[in-house]
Amino acid sequence: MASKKVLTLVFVKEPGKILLGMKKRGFGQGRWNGFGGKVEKGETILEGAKRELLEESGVTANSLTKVGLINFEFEKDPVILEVHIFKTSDYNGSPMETEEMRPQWYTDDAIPFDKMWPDDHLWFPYMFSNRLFEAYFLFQGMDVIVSHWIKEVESL
Ligand code: 6U4
Ligand code: NA
Ligand code: NA
Repeated sequence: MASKKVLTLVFVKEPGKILLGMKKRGFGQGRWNGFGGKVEKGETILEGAKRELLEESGVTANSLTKVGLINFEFEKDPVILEVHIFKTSDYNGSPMETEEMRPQWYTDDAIPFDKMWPDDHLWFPYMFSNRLFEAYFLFQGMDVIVSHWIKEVESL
């Protein structure tokens, strides 16, 4: 039976630049990404997103804006990852290194896609142009996308 894990992914955005974190351990280790993780029992997706952002970057989001929703499947793995993606420009605090992440600002024209999950370059353009999207990616291992689709949506 397929089961779902609900996860969050948050990007801190300033005009012309975006905050990424180098994942130091666990799933996605060695890749630049937004901040996020599993939604816990008893919290909403939004609460989980804010908690993980704070835990991993030291930044407190006052509000989050929806960006997209991606379902990830991995061959030979029954678990589907349902990742809720947000961005924020409405936050307090300065990014700091944590046990899990080393934050760094990147300009919008110099995103290190070759050191990120291979799906990111396919949907970042939607985020940067404020187009809400839903997507699906089937992975073979951590590096190969076997199939995928992305579609713009009216709401999430
Ligand atoms: P623990 O071990 O409980 O601290 P937790 O922090 O809850 O883990 P974690 O770090 O495993 O969760 O979360 C994985 C993060 O990686 C989430 O923010 C979603 C993100 N992610 C997973 N697959 C991705 C992919 N293909 N592309 C992408 N982000 C992905 O851009
Ligand atoms: Na995490
Ligand atoms: Na967690």
